[in-house]
Amino acid sequence: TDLHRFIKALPKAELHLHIEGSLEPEQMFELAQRNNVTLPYGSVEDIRKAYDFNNLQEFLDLYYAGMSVLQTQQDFYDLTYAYLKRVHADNCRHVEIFFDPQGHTDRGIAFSDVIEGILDALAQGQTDFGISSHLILSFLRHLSEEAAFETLAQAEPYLDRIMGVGLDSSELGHPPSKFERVFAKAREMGLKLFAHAGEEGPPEYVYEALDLLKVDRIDHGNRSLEDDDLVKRLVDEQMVLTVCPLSNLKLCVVDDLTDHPLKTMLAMGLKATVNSDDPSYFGGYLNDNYIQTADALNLTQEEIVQLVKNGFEGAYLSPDRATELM
Ligand code: ES4
Ligand code: ZN
Repeated sequence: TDLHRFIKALPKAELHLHIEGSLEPEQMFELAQRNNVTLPYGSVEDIRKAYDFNNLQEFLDLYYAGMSVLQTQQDFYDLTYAYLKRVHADNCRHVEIFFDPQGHTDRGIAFSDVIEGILDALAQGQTDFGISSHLILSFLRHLSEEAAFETLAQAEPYLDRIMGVGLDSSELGHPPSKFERVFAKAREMGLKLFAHAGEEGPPEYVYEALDLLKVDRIDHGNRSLEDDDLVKRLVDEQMVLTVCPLSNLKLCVVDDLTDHPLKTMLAMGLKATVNSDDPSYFGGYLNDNYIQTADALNLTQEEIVQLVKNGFEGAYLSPDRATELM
């Protein structure tokens, strides 16, 4: 349709993307062979069939299992380059991507192999596709505060190439307060601060992310809508929410895309953006998220433009890049 063409033609930014969640089944097989890893799947079709989730944890179990094929610096390079090539086709001009170092270092992979593979690919993506990028180190919240501190220490040699820290994995039972001290340290180190909050967790977790972690963006934030005072505050502060519609559908945060709160969020004045989260697992990259949500919610051109604009405004673009893109 015309609206689909309109969406595809717009230059866009992606602010909520887990690079390990862009591992496509075909690449999972290829890397398994290359690294002599045995997968619990017989075929690419078997993998796709397994991606049927009832909640966040069911997804995370397969997400961490899938990571087992990522072993060498070259693997992390190939993974990241494939993502950039794919979103270049979606007319994506700027990305801010999360990586989960603890998902790799806990399997005996060197932190340096993980980050250097990713960073080399990001540099090549700038050269080959003109995509600007930032890297965000995300802590796994089901692990301890001490483990997060150890991971932050491993990042020290790379501080000039890490834009911020994030907080992801199993939300319920692991509130932001658990990581108040490590976020304070990251803040002192000059890093930007992000946290998944209000995906499955209650509005209280969003308050904690704001008040205790002092985050610069909220990842997801859906359940903020249950609390009118919280919505008012997020609007007043123009806090960016990195919303992920197809992720919300696949993880049963919403029952149907027609029930997705994105349009309501915009109407309330919330600074919502559209992102793909874990595109390989959730069935769509950036344009798929825009297009399927636009169709389900009858988004107008003006609403699409607002979402895209929010993406660039919510990004940490260098001054020169902001002049080019905005
Ligand atoms: C994630 Cl969708 C989502 N939520 C929380 N943690 C994650 N890690 C990767 N994807
Ligand atoms: Zn996420």
